[in-house]
Amino acid sequence: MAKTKKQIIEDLKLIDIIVEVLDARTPKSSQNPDVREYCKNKKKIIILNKSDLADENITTKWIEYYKKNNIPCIKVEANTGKGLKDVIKQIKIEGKEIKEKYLKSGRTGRSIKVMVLGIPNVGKSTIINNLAKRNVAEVGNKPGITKTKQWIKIDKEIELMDTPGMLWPRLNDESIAEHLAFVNTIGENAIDNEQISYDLLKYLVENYKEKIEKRYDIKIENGEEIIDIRDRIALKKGAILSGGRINEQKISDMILTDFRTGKIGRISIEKP
Ligand SMILES: Nc1nc2c(ncn2[C@@H]2O[C@H](COP(=O)(O)OP(=O)(O)OP(=O)(O)O)[C@@H](O)[C@H]2O)c(=O)[nH]1
Ligand SMILES: [Mg+2]
Repeated sequence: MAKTKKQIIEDLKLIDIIVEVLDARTPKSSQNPDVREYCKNKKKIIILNKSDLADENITTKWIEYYKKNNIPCIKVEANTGKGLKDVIKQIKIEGKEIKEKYLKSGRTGRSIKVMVLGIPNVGKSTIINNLAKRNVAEVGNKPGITKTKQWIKIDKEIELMDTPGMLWPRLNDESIAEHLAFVNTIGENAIDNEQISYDLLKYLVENYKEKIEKRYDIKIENGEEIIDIRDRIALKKGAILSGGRINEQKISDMILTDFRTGKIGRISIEKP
């Protein structure tokens, strides 16, 4: 079951370090406004996950941005495990101070307790499973199954709470909802795929024109209407109904899927 906010606040009493997982393509929109409150007396590390799908230059800028704000930030590819060693390293750096505090109060041998937090679909379970080196959390688009809380020992110093804190994004802001729909954080039924696909194509033509040209083997004219570009892609891809009309549903889904699976290339939606 997804944890409620109340449950997360209760669980956080046991936690020393919060690992907030963001989608590297949309670090701003995938942030949850409550985390600031949760982190008041805790150390925080940011993971920019799915960095294999994001624009490397922009990810570097985000890391610099967080560094400037004194927040350690690490780029990760959770499905391959790339970057997670650096996360462990950072947990140990942050944990050093905490351990010293424990030692002073006579609590020797206490491990550093970590919780992974983030909005749906950013890769929390994949990260936990990879750190645990076994499947403890369910991966997919559904919330995990209920089970009793247990701690996963990462090594002799670090323990991880086995269920992640799932937070809700701030969907009342239109641009946040749109960006999260691009990266598929909002459930499929909640959105109008044709509209989202159109908005995404517009963003891609404005920011990554060459990648669209290359993927769909077209040349985009200056000032060409997005609808015309979409229709030309549909013709190339054979997304045509009998009678020659454009199959709008099919081409919309195709563009969204191509983007989400990285087929158009590495793309970031938000810059710092
Ligand atoms: N390309 C890519 N895909 C990833 C990465 N990490 C996770 N995924 C995929 O993203 C999807 C969601 O991953 P989960 O680990 O289930 O995400 P979650 O945050 O636990 O999601 P909820 O439990 O719904 O809150 C899965 O299809 C993963 O395979 C990554 O670094 N790169
Ligand atoms: Mg999960």
